[in-house]
Amino acid sequence: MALVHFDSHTDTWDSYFGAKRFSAGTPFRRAVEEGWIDPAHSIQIGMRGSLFRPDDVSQSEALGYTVVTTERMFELGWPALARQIAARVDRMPCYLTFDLDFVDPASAPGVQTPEAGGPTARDALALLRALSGLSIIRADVVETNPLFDGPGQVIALLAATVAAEILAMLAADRV
Ligand SMILES: [Mn+2]
Repeated sequence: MALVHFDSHTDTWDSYFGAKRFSAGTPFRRAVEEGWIDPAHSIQIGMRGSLFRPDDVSQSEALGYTVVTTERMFELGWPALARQIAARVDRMPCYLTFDLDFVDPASAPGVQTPEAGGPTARDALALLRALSGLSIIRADVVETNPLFDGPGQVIALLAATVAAEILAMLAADRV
């Protein structure tokens, strides 16, 4: 599968704060090692801010992923970025994963590891709607933590809206 990964973190560490090889910080290294993901057709979008180590981005690139930082994402704009994503996937079956900390904490307060300076909820939904030509076969929406949410269940609303957009993309691909 190709991986299209929206997140402010690469989640490609070998281990995460110690010995754990299987944790929230390691799945996209393990998935390459185990042959689930073809990194040559995969792209990670939104990395930024308080990265944990100097090689947080380069370790993903060393695995073969394309990494689009938040800074680069805003330079490109949504139509160009959507074209880059489609070109990278190149019609392969695609796993789309959306970590809600991709979005700025002002729009997505209820996450475990917020990173300032991300896209608004509106930006993120516009980017999803700009995507086309992806054959999504699996998808998930992760990093919803109501314990850290602001008033009004903001993160639940955003998570449900992102999930609905992805379901609409799945449905549109089948028409
Ligand atoms: Mn994350």
